[in-house]
Order: sequence, then structure tokens, then C-alpha cells
Amino acid sequence: MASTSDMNRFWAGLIVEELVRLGVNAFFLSPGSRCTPLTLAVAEHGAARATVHFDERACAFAALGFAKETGRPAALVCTSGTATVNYWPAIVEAAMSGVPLIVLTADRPPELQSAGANQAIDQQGLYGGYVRWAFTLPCPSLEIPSEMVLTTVDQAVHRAGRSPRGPVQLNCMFREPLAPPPGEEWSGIYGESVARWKESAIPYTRYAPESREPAPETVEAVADALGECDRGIVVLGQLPQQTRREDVTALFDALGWPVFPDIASGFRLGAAGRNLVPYYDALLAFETVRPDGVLHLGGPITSKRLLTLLHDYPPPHYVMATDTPERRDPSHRVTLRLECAPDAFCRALANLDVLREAARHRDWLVKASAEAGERLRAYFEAQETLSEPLAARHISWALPPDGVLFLGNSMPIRDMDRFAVADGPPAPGHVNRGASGIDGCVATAAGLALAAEGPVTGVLGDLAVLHDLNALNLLRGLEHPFALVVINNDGGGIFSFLPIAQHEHVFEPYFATPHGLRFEDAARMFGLRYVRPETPAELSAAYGKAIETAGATLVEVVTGRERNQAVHREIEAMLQSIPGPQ
Ligand SMILES: Cc1ncc(C[n+]2csc(CCOP(=O)(O)OP(=O)(O)O)c2C)c(N)n1
Ligand SMILES: [Mg+2]
Repeated sequence: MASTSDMNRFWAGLIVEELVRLGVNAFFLSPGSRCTPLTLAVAEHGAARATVHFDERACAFAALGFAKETGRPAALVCTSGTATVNYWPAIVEAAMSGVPLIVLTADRPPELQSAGANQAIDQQGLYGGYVRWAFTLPCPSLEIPSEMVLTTVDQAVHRAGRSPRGPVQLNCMFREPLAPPPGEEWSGIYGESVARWKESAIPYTRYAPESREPAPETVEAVADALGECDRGIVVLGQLPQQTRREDVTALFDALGWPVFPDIASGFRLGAAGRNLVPYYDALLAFETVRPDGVLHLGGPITSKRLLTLLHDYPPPHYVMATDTPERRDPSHRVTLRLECAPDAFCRALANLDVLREAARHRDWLVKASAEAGERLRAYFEAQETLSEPLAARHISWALPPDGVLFLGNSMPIRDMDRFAVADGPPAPGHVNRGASGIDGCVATAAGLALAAEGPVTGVLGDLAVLHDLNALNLLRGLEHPFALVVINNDGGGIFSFLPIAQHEHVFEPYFATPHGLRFEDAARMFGLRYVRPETPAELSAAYGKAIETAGATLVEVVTGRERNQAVHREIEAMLQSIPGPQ
């Protein structure tokens, strides 16, 4: 007879080993008792890589960041009760931005459900429509064939990784005793079929990869639609991590249309390519920009102005190719939709020679964007005080060549999108734009850093950092340099740009929410280096040093919300006078 703790150990071992065989070897765990069998299985697995953080909310965001950077699912392990609910925000973000996660929630056995047992909540279906699949594994038992555990893990990883990618929940019930008694010999594994699996090194059920190629007739339909356009544009949203950049660039060249690259596309920073229009946002007021055709590749775009333009002037042809089936069309403008890998689509379309060049339109856009870049360069060079656009500009220029960037929601992503240099080093701009929360940003950046091969820069607002303060703990002991640039404008600077800013009686206390805090003591508490530059030259030196020194540095850039608004207005006015097309 196998003991309960033996069976717990057996099933947890099957789960972890099968995950590792499927390439899911990064585990993010939080301490707790009910998950003991899973925690032990991870801790004792030679190929499992464990990150432990006490706060499940931040731990889940770290897993999200890790999965973003690697393109592979990361696994989460937590105990039962409210611990599981703390995963919610990251699960929502992962679902909405298509990031695969395997969420292992430990649960109490059926006899302790709805019976007033301690730390027992209803965890089945907890995450509702935000998981691609949810399954409750019953308490480990010899009555149940153990290969069921393996096919469950195989199915979970398949559902997390197939389109639409996202999180899955395996709710794992365990009965006490959870840990083996000290000194107890483990009887090994049970079941003939599983013994065969144990001898091999491959997953029990292998799923054949799904096709990511678009159907040829659909590509022809796209070519027909786009062939009718005189003023087409390519809009580049966030592209999947595994996208082959050269295929996308080959399409730009073949198509000859102007390309508007979002900051998250991987083409905005280090924007090399003859058709790229990095400063398109500054040019959207010109009538000539109203496109009659849009080819949108990848995820959503940050530019509010571009969204408004496409809403106000519906293009007759709007083709969107992304690797999810979801409707990503808030203005309801898409006329032809392809679910496929954007690079596969680019390869297929580049081979069809039926597209009409939009040369005049493009040439002006490319020229005007270069003019905008020149004006921004001159403007920022003359600045002697720190500002938020200047910080974005500076970091985009000083990023290390192999660097990874994470941008917090609110102003950091917007400022980088609009003001970053185009001819600096290329870097993928990671963002949490699925649900655009200001939560979990430090942890997401930490997760990226745990996966990245080189230095990581996070640019975050002060409220975002305060919201996720305990995630600073995840930055301790990082191997590579990590620069956490905190733009401290004493509250939510973005709200100054909204009409509510005119309502003085409520604005400061209810919206801007100033706190008067500085981050030096927080950095000290978590053992991070700290620096607070006062001038552009000091920022340059401080960031340069931070990004070259192993471990984390918190770089606090103190700005003011009022001045920030004034700087934005000044830049706006300067860019508005760019001459239109002749
Ligand atoms: C979890 C969450 N709560 C609230 C919001 C609403 N919100 C959007 S921006 C913002 C202010 C962010 O302030 P900060 O991080 O300092 O950035 P800043 O606006 O100053 O650039 C808030 C509260 C949100 N997006 N997510
Ligand atoms: Mg702020």
C-alpha cells in the first residue's frame, strides 16, 4: 500500500518532470504548506530553475516577465486560499497579452471544501474566462491511472502555447500528510505505463505543432485589397518574441509603404529601414496621412492619435495579421483578419508582386519624420534641466546594445514611444499592455531580468513602483546589470493631461495623489544601489554606470507634474510647425 505522502510525492514528481520535459523548467514559487509536494518536487529536480518570492501577486508578474522574454511558459506554484487570488492581476495581463503561464494552485481535498476548513476557498474555475484551460487534479490515488497526470500536464502546456496563448490553471488537491515523515524511504513510482515513460526522456503525449502559415488564398485576398490603395500604411504593433525580424523587414522593402512602428514592436528603437517613420505620431495632423489602406501586424498600438485617426477616418481596407483569434479592433475598423504568425504572413506577402507603391506619400512621411527627429535632437541637446521626455530620450540613446527594456504604463511608455531616438541601439520594448495596469511592473521587469542574457532597464512611474514595492526584493542578487529608472513626479502625472485636471477641488487629492516620498530608503532596505541625478549630465553618468555594473541600481529622476505638462506642450508646438507636403 502506498502512503498518502508517497502518493503526493509521486504525482507532484510526475507533474514537475513532465513540465520540464515540455520545456517548462522555470518555476516561480511562494511559500505555503498545501503546495509542499509540488515545492519539494521542484526543489529536488536537477533541471528545474526555482525563483522564490513571498508575495504571490509579484511572483506571478515575475513569471509573466520571464515568459515574455523567453517566449516559453513559466510555471507558478502557490498554496491554497487567498494566495491563489493574488495571481489574478498577472493572469489577466497574461491572458490579454497572450503570454503562456502554467498556474499550479495547491488545493485542499474535497472533504475540506465548503466545510469551514482553514485556508480553503473555492479554487475551481477561479480565474473564469482568463485561463485557456482549467482542470482540477483530484487527490493522488492509485485508483486513478497515473498516466492521466501526464496527459493533463501535456494538455495544459499545449493549451497555454497554442493560439491564443495564455495562462492555464492546474488546481492540485493534496490530502495530508503532505510531507514524507523524516527518514522515510520513498517506495518509487507506480504503474507499468509510467515506468516506460520514466525510461524515456520525452513527454507522454506529444502534440504536433500547429501551422502558423497563412492560407495562400487569403494572402492573395490581402494582396488584392491592398493593391487598390494609394495611401497605404503599415502599422507595427507588438510582435511575438520568436518573430523573424528579417521576414518583416523584407516585406517593408517589397511593399514600399511607410511603416509606423510602435514602441513595443521591436522596430521603433534602432529603427533601421528605408520606409520606417519612427516619429509618425507627430505627423498625424496632416491630411495626407489619412490612409486608404492599413496593414496592421501584431498587437495593439500605444499612440492615442493614431487610434483616433483610424477611428475618425475609417480606411476602406484594414488588414490585420496577428497570431491570435481575438478581436483586437476597438474602433471596429478591420475589414480582413488573418490569424497567423506575422513573420509567416510577411514571407508569403512579400513574394506576391501585385502591390502598388505608395511612394509620394511615403517619401514625405519619411522626410518629415527625419525632420521631427532632428528638431527633437536639437531641442533636447539644449536642455539643462531634467524632464520626463528628456529621460526617455536619453535612455533610448544610452541603452546597451544587448539590452532589454521594460516600460511602465502611464507616461514612461508614451514618452518612449514619441520621443525615443530612432538611430540608437535596437531593443525590444517590453510592456504590460494587455490590461495596462500600473501594478506588477517592478516584478515583470525582474522576471525579464531573470530570463535575459544581458542588462535590463525598467522605466517606471513613482506610483507604479510604490504599488509593487515588495518586488524590489526580486532584484537582489541579479547577475546582470539592472537599472530601475523611477520617474518620480510625486503622483500620477498622466492625469494632468485629462480634463479632470481642470477641476482643482478634486484633482490633487483624488487623482494626482501626491505622496512626497523619495525612494532612497526603499533602495537601502532592499540592498540596491541608489542614485538621484539632478541634471541631464548627471543622469547620463548615473544611468551609464548603472547599466554597466552587475546587480540592480535604482535611479530616481525627480520631476514635477506641472513642468512635465509644460515640456510636453513646448515639444508639441515645436513639432507642429513641420512643413506639410508640397
Ligand atoms: C492597477 C491599476 N490601478 C490604477 C490604474 C489607473 N492609473 C493609470 S495611470 C495611473 C498613475 C500612474 O502614476 P505613475 O506610475 O507615477 O506614472 P505617471 O502617470 O506619473 O507617469 C493610474 C493610477 C491602473 N492603470 N492600474
Ligand atoms: Mg508619477
